[in-house]
Amino acid sequence: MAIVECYARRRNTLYHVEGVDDRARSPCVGGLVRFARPGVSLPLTDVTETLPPVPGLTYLRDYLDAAAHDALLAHIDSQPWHPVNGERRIQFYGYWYNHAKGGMYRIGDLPDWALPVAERLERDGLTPVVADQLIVNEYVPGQGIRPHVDLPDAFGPAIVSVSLGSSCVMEFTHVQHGTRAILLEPHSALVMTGEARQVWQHSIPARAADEWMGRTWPRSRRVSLTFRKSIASIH
Ligand SMILES: O=C(O)CCC(=O)C(=O)O
Repeated sequence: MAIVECYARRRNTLYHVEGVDDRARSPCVGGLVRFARPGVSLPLTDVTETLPPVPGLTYLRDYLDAAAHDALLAHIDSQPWHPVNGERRIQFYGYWYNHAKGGMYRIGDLPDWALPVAERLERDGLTPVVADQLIVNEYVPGQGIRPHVDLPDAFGPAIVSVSLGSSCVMEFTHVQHGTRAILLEPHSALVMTGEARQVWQHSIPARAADEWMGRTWPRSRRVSLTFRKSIASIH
């Protein structure tokens, strides 16, 4: 299937169109956990360099242990990939927002290897409900994703990106407050809620290495899992 990633400039959103053509460190708080339940205690890490954190952004270092991380990668690599714009590859599960057809389409349940992560995110108070949509993105060094806000009318208030394989710097940009960079390490989870989810654009610059805290972090293959709740199934 040919998938084209489209950028809606007016709404700063990215969406995927199918079948069109092939051209498109120390523990502290990095943001509020809005859905946290009493009794849930999670290690939070503030990794934005020196600037104030982005409101609604929470970074959880080592959210996955090594066994869970490696098992997820193995499951993902046994599944078919779809090229986006003829280059970067993705997998998608649960729901598929098809802009060409103008709506959200259910394509099945989250797979057995992904559902426990979605359930754990909800149990840990990081998402208000169990996510039912997952996009898996693969980035080889030099690849990135352009600035966007995940469609606010298609997906719920919390979005979580789990990183596997490699670090990368993700940038958050606000029209008034400028850009903040955050290092995403393999095994981590990044939770976007509130302003971080609704207002700030996030992106991964397309480059082979990142500069972070005075150090160069070469990239290798990174695979991310983005968990979302489709609004279609909320109502
Ligand atoms: O790779 C990531 O961590 C983010 C992916 C993303 O922003 C998206 O799929 O919309």
